[in-house]
Amino acid sequence: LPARRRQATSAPLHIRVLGEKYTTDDYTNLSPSISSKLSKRLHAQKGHPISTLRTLIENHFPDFAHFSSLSPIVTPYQNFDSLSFPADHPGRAKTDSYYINRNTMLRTHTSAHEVEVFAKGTERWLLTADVYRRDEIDASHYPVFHQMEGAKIFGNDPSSIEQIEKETQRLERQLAASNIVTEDVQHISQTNPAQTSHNVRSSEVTAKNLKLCLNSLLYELFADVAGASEDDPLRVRWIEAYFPFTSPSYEVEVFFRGKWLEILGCGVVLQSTLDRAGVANKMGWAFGLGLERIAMILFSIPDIRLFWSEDPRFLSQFTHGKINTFKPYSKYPPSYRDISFWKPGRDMHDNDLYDVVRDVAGDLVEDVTIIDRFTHPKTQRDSLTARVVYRSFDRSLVNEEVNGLQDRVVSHLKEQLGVEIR
Ligand code: FA5
Ligand code: MG
Repeated sequence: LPARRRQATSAPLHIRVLGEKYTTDDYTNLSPSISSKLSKRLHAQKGHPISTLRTLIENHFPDFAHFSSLSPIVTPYQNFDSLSFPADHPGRAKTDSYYINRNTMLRTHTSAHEVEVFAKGTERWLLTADVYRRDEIDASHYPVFHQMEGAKIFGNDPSSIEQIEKETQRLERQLAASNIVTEDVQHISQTNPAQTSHNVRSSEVTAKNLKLCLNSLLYELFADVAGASEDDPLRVRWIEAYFPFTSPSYEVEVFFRGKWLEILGCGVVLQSTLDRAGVANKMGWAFGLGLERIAMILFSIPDIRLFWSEDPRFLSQFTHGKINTFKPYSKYPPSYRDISFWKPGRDMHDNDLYDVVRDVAGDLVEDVTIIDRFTHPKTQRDSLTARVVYRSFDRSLVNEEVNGLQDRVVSHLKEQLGVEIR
């Protein structure tokens, strides 16, 4: 059964995405509400907080090339294989990613473009893009978000490595004067090893350069909002991580309003990526950061849906290149609706439910929480109860409208997924 059961009568054999025609197959799960986001390009809308944040980061790396117009439509080879993802990696599943067909998908991360950008011969670059993942629905998750990828590669010969060491020392001196406290982690460890093709010292030099480049970026972005002062410095924490395409790998968190927030993933680029790009004599680092996560903090934006608002009460609050505090306009009351059903079979995924709700309600849905699940002891059928919160940013929703939305959710669940309402 396909992730979203295509109706024999209405399933189109072709779909049009960004003006191109594609053949559909059993992998096709791109929904209309996602398709409608493909041309928005918030990172290119001057004045939009996502675009301002991109500009601030680009300005922090003055000698890096910029890319921001690569197509979101990629092959699974670009998104996964070119980065050495194993064949059975869960990210490849159609429950987690949006596919146009088996051979064509929406990128799930900006790393999908690493090989093609390195292959241009670009040694220092930043790439900003919209990325797509099938995910839950709440104030901090949205199936489309924006990432910025940054990378720096250099010769792996002794004199190039020495150059990088000098650059690192300069950064270290600059940062020593800042009110930043970093919880570091070993550059390399048994569980976070250097690659076999790298000598350990070069790998350490690369990791240290990465850490200082990112600490200095985070200091520039966060020092003001986090109120970094001598008795209350900006706190940044480095932790060991795993990505199929870097080793060693790290995640970076920033302490903000009493919580550690994951900001980015990074590491020393896997040599096979650089080999594929035709730059086997180089080594270096890459990072990928989530722009919404950072923008929500810097601009005090409380809900990730707001980035997609075309309401002047949202957009008019921002000026390109400036960080300011968003003033929420009045919140309208929420409407709650519960829905209980028997699942059609074990292979219906929660993400199938979320996509149906998004397709019907668009940005009028604020949250979907699964409040109960059980398996019938005799029939072994799975039951699920979900609570849907409807709320508009722009107006009060009347009962009839919410009922209409809920009715359509119910009929889509029945028709497209084959659930049985309880
Ligand atoms: C990646 O996407 C890797 N490509 C990052 C990377 C690049 C690692 C280069 C190494 C080298 P991850 O899935 O953790 O990793 O996402 C990276 C960042 O994107 C996260 O730290 C977070 O800031 C942001 N992010 C991830 N998922 C979401 C989401 N659903 N909504 C908003 N932001 C998200
Ligand atoms: Mg992660």
